[in-house]
Amino acid sequence: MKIAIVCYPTFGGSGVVATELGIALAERGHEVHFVTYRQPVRLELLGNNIHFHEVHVPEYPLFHYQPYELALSSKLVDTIKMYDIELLHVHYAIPHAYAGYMAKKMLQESGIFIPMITTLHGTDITLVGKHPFYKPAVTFSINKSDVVTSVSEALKKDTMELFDIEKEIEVVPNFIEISKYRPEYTDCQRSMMARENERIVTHISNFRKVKRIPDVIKIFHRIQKAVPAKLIMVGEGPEKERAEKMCEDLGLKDKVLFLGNSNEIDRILCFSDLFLLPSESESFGLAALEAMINKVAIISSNTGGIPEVNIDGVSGYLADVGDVETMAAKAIEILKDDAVLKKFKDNAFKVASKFDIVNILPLYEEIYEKAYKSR
Ligand code: GMT
Repeated sequence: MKIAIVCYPTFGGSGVVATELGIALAERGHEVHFVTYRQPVRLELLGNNIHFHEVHVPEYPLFHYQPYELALSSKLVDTIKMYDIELLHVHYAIPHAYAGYMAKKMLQESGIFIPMITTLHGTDITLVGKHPFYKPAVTFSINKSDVVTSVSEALKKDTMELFDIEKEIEVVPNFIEISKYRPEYTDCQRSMMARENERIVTHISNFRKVKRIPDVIKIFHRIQKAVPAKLIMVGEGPEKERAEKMCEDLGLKDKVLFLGNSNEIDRILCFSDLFLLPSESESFGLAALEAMINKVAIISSNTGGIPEVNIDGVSGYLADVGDVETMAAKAIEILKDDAVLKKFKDNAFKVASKFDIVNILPLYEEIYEKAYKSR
């Protein structure tokens, strides 16, 4: 099929999922067109059946806010017409589903009928979307989508509770690609990061409030008192400076490494022992899944869709949001014993394997085919 994908091109999970999905679809022979304001960060190779179309929003001084939705829907209309695109898949409801629906209606005027799949990722529902300023538009564009998917059962439930949804929501979980997991990285430069007797604890996020970065530091503060350890913090965001200051105040400066954004997540995860995800809310927790496929045990909160990914007592442990005591105690339990750590690391890989793209991609293809036939 010829598929247009709309997503955020940044390091956020929804952009990563959309990009990896597009790459996998292209590898399966579909023709994929990314339509967004910048080339997605994980999209390194453009080729015959993988294209990128940049949405330009010209600056005009009259506008206090530049109209991105308008530019996006116009770009979609042009791209869909020019490349005879058969299906539109938008990731993240705001404003993509809204702009996608406008494009669909404009195309109908020219006799072109294109189905639109909307994938909900989390913050478009639980944080931003439910705000009264956006709610009517988000409800409208979800209900007007031909198919709506959500990345977890928990997000489906939240969406049904928070919005007046008339459509069935299909759950299609996020995925990883086992074939791309590189076991040869396992010996990668661990020694550059920590001494032999030290465990490596990792956190990866966009350092927003919802990630509860202070909890990451508090948990690690307790861990390193019981087990020699280093903490690697990967990502950029508004809470980063506060986190750096907190590490300094707690005397952790030499034990915590802030690496910034990275395109080499697997390289970092390969030498990690434990991943911390104490988020306030998390529709899925893709970062945890990426850690698990790299054989990293997980300590997380039990919020949203995380329990669908991190299985308590198997791939790691879960505790209530903010319960740093339990999270630290469970982390120490895993880290202090080589055999226990190995068991959790192996289990994490096994659980993550269920989310291999070979199991998930056919679900999307089935949805695409059904939507295309009933357009
Ligand atoms: O978590 C973020 O800050 C990024 C956000 C996004 O929209 O890209 O991630 C959301 O979508 C990811 C991919 O489906 C999920 O794995 C994350 O759990 C979800 N984030 C939240 O729900 C907070």
